[in-house]
Amino acid sequence: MKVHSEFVTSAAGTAGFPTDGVPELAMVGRSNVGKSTLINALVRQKLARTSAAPGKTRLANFYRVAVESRPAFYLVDLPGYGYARGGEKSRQEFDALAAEYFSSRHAEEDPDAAASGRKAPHFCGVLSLVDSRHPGLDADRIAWTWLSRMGIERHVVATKVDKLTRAERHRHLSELERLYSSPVTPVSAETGEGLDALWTLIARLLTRP
Ligand SMILES: Nc1nc2c(ncn2[C@@H]2O[C@H](COP(=O)(O)OP(=O)(O)OP(=O)(O)O)[C@@H](O)[C@H]2O)c(=O)[nH]1
Ligand SMILES: [Mg+2]
Repeated sequence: MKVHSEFVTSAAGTAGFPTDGVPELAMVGRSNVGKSTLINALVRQKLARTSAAPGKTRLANFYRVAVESRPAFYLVDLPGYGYARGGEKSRQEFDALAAEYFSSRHAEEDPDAAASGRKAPHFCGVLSLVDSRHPGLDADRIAWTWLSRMGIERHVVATKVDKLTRAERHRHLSELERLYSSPVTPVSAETGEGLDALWTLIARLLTRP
């Protein structure tokens, strides 16, 4: 499978989001959960900057991705919640960016779009990343509930499964499925486990009516 990918833009708010109507999928999750690393693993290229220290991604980063000759879509790497260098003020800015992103992208229609030549984005949903070592963290459950209330199509992706023992794997994955009442896709950017399943999920989200 040949994947073409490129960085398009970084945005601090609505004004900087692309307006070309390309379908979009967002990655959300706690800081350090592995969002940027997973994007790189999916596209098999070092596109997104990653770091062992949390708080690396501070803006909404848009990556254009196309699989073989299929139409391109944006993978959007949002800043992680639950941590920010710079204390409470930056934390609020991060939450504000995510809220702004979802309210503008998920909005059914943009009344000014036709007049301005902007196209309403085709928002396809969210991959909600949780660290498989720590199921049931408050911050993750709050984010999930918030996305549910907005009526956003969302899926749980459990990251870093390479770090689990066999017993933990069984216990943590069933715990996640129970907590979120939803199927969970286990992945590892380290070993490549689950990436095919994730591509299948992405294709399904992109072709959803
Ligand atoms: N073992 C292992 N480590 C991983 C995996 N995915 C990410 N990591 C490590 O986790 C750390 C954080 O990864 P990032 O991708 O930068 O995390 P992020 O969610 O983008 O973090 P922010 O940008 O701060 O929101 C890095 O040290 C990665 O190498 C994985 O599948 N397995
Ligand atoms: Mg990041």
